[in-house]
Amino acid sequence: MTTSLRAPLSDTTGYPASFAERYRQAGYWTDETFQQFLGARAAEFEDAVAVVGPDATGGDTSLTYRQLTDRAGRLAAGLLESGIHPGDRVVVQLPNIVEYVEVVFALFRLGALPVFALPAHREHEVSYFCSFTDAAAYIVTDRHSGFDYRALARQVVSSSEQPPTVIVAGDAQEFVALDDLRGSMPITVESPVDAESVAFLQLSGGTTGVSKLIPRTHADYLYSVRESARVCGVDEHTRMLVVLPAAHNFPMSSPGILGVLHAGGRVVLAPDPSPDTAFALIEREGITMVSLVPPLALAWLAAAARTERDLSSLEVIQVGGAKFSAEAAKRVRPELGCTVQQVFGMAEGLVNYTRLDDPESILVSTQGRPISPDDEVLVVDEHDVPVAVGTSGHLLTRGPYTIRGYYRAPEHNSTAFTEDGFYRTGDIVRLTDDGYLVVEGRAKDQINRGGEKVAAEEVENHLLAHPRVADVAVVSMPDPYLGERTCAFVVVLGEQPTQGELKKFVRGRGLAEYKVPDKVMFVEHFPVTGVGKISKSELRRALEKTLATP
Ligand code: OOB
Repeated sequence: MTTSLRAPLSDTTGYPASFAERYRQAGYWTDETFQQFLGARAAEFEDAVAVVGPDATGGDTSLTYRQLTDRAGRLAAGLLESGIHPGDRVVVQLPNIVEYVEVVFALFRLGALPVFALPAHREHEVSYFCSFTDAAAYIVTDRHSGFDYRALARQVVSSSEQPPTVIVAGDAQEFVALDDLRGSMPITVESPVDAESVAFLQLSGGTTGVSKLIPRTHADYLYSVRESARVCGVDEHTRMLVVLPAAHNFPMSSPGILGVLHAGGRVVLAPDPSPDTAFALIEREGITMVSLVPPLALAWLAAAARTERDLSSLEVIQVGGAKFSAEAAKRVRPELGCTVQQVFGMAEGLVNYTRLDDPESILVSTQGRPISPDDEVLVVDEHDVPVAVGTSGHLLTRGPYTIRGYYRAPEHNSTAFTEDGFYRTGDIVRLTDDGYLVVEGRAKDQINRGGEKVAAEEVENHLLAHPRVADVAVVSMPDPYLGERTCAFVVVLGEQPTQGELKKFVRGRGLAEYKVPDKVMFVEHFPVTGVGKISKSELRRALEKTLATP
């Protein structure tokens, strides 16, 4: 086998040997890898349907476990032939189409590492992912939701020093067509990957100028997938509808696509998350489970009252990514006829679930409890001193599937993790007497736009590049639908630009649309704290007052 031109991923995963040993001994970390995952499932579940959904041509596709495994194996052979090697990083930016599942498993089979971009990402983000990971390839679809990803790929290629090979599902134009890559024979794997090596890179919500990349290993991630599936009662009868972007950690593994495929269930990909599309699919496919962010759950609740679709197959609606209010959670059973399950997770690791048989009071008013007995959860004050149970504080965590450091970010890691390896989540929580977590707020400089995370600093940096922006502070503002939206407070230099100009400017810098500020407020100067830092809490208060005045 020829070797890659790209340097191998050099970072170790940072789990100290004593912890790794403990996690192996406890049976959390096993030899199972994503490379063998699908082959093993196909041997067990054979002709059961694994995935149903739209494909890149707009058609409807349904693949059994055997067919999916065969296609992924043949695609792996073609990817290798086209110059992608074991250990190479490949940026995957695909919508919810069956090729997404095929591509991810082809890369696993080959031993290449997917880097999971979201469909909303644009040139700025994708170019960064490609260059930072030294990606050998970038895989997209031709068009989706009115956006041409080939045009984006052209921009990425033209700005790269070492451009990735662009592979396109659908009409490839000048690029490599995914359809041409499937060989006639599945790949023969010569060297199996190590279960404790990095399997892929996920993106963090981010609090700094650029998204951090999260290295997840086969062993740690598979443990969280298996346990999530068990906690959520997933088995071969599960039919999961995937309406959130498939590459996000929630629909991917909590228990998500991977959890359902591991258990032999069926994954149904929805082309869009609207109640109209989703309810039709629930009826047609007999969907039992779905994961939603709070704004979607609210939209579904509103639509349920007037739908004629039969939603009676639904057993569980999971809600997570942002805080779901108890008032809304209470409405799920009476109005949608199923159990609500709150999910408080993070791409860095720790996942909490309410259990399906928890009393209603826990289901609606907590964000669940961790999946592993070895998830260490600390709630501390500003000095890292644990607070009394029931008091809110900063959530720190360490455990068998929580990372010990971001990929190639030593400086950031020294503050994002404690000396003894706890991840500082940036979330403010309190623990109940029975060990459930209630999310009370956030200390990190991030805006949670209905589950989509916006790092204030990233948007601030882009606004500062505008010649008439002297200073800027991006903060959250309350929003009845998304929970929060972004507001940029701007001090101008000379003539004041319009709100629209500034938004256009940010968009023009190639940023995902959800990061473009929802509102811009012009101010003379910023309120400051005792040490002279911009007081974002005071800005938020001022904003709330402005919004409250009619
Ligand atoms: C999920 O993952 P990320 O990486 O996009 O974001 C993690 C952050 C958490 O630190 C917290 O700030 C917030 O999102 N969050 C919640 C929440 N679930 C996530 N805040 C309040 N209530 C919740 N239920 O968002 C994610 C990953 C796996 C499963 C579910 C969500």
